[in-house]
Amino acid sequence: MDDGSFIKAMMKPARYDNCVLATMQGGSTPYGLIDDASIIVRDGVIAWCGPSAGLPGEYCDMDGIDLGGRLVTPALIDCHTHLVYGGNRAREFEMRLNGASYEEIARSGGGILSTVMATRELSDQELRARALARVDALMADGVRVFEVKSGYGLTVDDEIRMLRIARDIAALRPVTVKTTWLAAHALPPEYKGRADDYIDEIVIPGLELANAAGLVDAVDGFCEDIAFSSAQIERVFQAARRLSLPVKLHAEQLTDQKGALLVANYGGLSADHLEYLHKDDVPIFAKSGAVAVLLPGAYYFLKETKLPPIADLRQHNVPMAVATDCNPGSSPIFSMLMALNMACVLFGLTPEEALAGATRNAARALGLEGQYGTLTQGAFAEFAVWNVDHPSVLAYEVGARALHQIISHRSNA
Ligand code: DI6
Ligand code: FE
Repeated sequence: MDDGSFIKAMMKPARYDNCVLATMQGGSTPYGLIDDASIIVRDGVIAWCGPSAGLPGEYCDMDGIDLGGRLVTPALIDCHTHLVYGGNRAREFEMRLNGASYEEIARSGGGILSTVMATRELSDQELRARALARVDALMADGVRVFEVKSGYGLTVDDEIRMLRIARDIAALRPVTVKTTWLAAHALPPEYKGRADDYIDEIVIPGLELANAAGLVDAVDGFCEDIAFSSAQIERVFQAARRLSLPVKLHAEQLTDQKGALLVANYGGLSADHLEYLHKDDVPIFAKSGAVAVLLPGAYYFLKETKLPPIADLRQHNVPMAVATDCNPGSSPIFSMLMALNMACVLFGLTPEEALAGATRNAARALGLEGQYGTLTQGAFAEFAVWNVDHPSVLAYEVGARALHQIISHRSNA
């Protein structure tokens, strides 16, 4: 048993036998399930996978590693996190349980701003250590690809610092990290009453600098009454477009601001949260091809009662991803499998939809489709081996520590 560990096999060709594959390729078979399967890895990618009985002759003489009949899935992907931050918000949690609302706490200078102060105070080393502890918790659930946002610095230097620390994670752990510029997350106290100036003086110039330093994979914003208007977000999206960076958005989490339509207009990667997305807007969003990233941890933790329009998203074939939204204020959740369970129990996703949300569709939400999130020829050879007999168990059990091991042939693994 080597829970959460990985085999350092790098570029050597390898063959794995005696496993059940959930390839998550989509199509007609649930989970893309293949019993009695083998996988051939060459040059860090999957050269072949399928039923062992159909193994191509050229691989028949290779020694295989016996996976003991276990389930194999793509390594999981958490496509929406805020895991670089200082402090915690446990006292606000207490306040809320004593009757205050999330909006009231935010308006009274608490909320995101208290995390901003705690983040600015920490040294790089302290911030990095805290982020790594969160990454380790998520890795124990089989996550190997992370999206990490800035958004708790709110000065040019502190936002860039957050992205550097996020990128450091990929040098200190065998994971892939995609970084997102989220300076339009909250208005810092020094810009109180001057949101447009903040966009012009910090968000956009900071984005240009961070991008010039090669630190930005995508651009995000918080489009809400308590944060930024869709007109303000649109100016940030225009800057992203000038820099050829993809956009995504915290959209329709607390109110309907038509953020998902803005994402659609800008050909964005994803709109995230979507509890207040109006069902009439779903067909337009669907045409854009963007992913709906569902964040049941925030819904749960804020005791939200309005559900995202899941039936409409499903009917219009919108790809749905599921992520932890790991953050101190609205989703202090450090378990991907817990997020999958919540997506099923709270949002009514099927276990197959939930797992697709942490694999194939999460890869799409990060622009990594075909490279991560499916077991398919040409994809990076990075899989999770589970001590379960069927993929439905992954969304069903809570806290079961189902991961047996990660097998990764990526060059930084
Ligand atoms: N939506 C969220 O749920 C988080 N950020 C956002 O834009 C909350 C972040 C926090 O409260 O610290
Ligand atoms: Fe978020």
